[in-house]
Amino acid sequence: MFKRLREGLKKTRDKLKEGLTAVLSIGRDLDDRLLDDLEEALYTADLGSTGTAIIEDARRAWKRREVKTTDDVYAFLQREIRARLGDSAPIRTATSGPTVVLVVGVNGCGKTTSIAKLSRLLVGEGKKVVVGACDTFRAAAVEQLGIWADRVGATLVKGNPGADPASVAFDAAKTAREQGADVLLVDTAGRLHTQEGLMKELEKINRTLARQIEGAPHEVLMVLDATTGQNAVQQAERFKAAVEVTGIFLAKLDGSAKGGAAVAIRERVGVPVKFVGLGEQAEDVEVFDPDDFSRSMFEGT
Ligand SMILES: Nc1nc2c(ncn2[C@@H]2O[C@H](COP(=O)(O)OP(=O)(O)OP(=O)(O)O)[C@@H](O)[C@H]2O)c(=O)[nH]1
Ligand SMILES: [Mg+2]
Repeated sequence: MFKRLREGLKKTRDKLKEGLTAVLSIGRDLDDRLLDDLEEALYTADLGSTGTAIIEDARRAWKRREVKTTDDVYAFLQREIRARLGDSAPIRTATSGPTVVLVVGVNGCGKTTSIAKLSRLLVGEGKKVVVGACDTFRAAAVEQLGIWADRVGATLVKGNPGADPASVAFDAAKTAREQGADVLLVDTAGRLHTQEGLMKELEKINRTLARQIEGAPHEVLMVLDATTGQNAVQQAERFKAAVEVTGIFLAKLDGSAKGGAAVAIRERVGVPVKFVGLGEQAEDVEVFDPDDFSRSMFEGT
């Protein structure tokens, strides 16, 4: 498990190491210049303004003589990153009846693939899973979700092409209830927080789910494309202002050198990262573990 994450974070780790080694191998004592260089190293791993905040803390610790050597500062950075990732947060569940997870995000960020991954995890735990194809905009989208559902053993609920997404949400909730499903995962079309019509549509899906199943949606999972780094952070910030997002699925961490964005997301958006996507297959997923994640940013080859 941990190995996959370490592989996924390799590019991020290399970037970080490259930056840190360049700064730390010189063996000089800590000074203001060195701290500035460190800030730049964190920036390359895409920690954004969170990197600046961490260096400010390091500067204070240095002035208080808590951090003196370059070794101290390395340990300090790892500790700070771990602390800023917060606690691991499980998916929110319903107290009775199906747990409803609404999956949102911009075009192409990885929503449908991430639903396949979640379905597979849940089915593997013996849960009965229904997926609702509320991206009715493109026929191919419904087809893609249908193929995944078949493969991972989930039940697909879809509407006619071009159907009102909220009507599919209604049918999916009904099916989930009637079949005694444990989890309903709702796929939606990609959208930006600025697209008023599409945001209204999302509210309608939300309301429909809430009327059908008490407390639904229990989890609003926003999928973010890790390769877009600080853009993803901004997207999440803006989206969260419009819709109550309760968790992040950070997709495409494999091959991205921007894994540090996870730290910025946690801090700036204030929403826990709950899963990470590490490839294009249904098994390429891990439950987010802040200990493993912070370790994987620093340790490994
Ligand atoms: N490498 C990698 N690719 C991924 C990951 N997750 C998704 N993808 C790929 O990203 C592309 C888009 O994924 P989709 O799941 O279709 O994204 P979407 O958000 O549903 O897209 P729209 O419905 O068009 O908005 C596909 O080529 C996926 O295979 C991941 O964790 N790693
Ligand atoms: Mg999709």
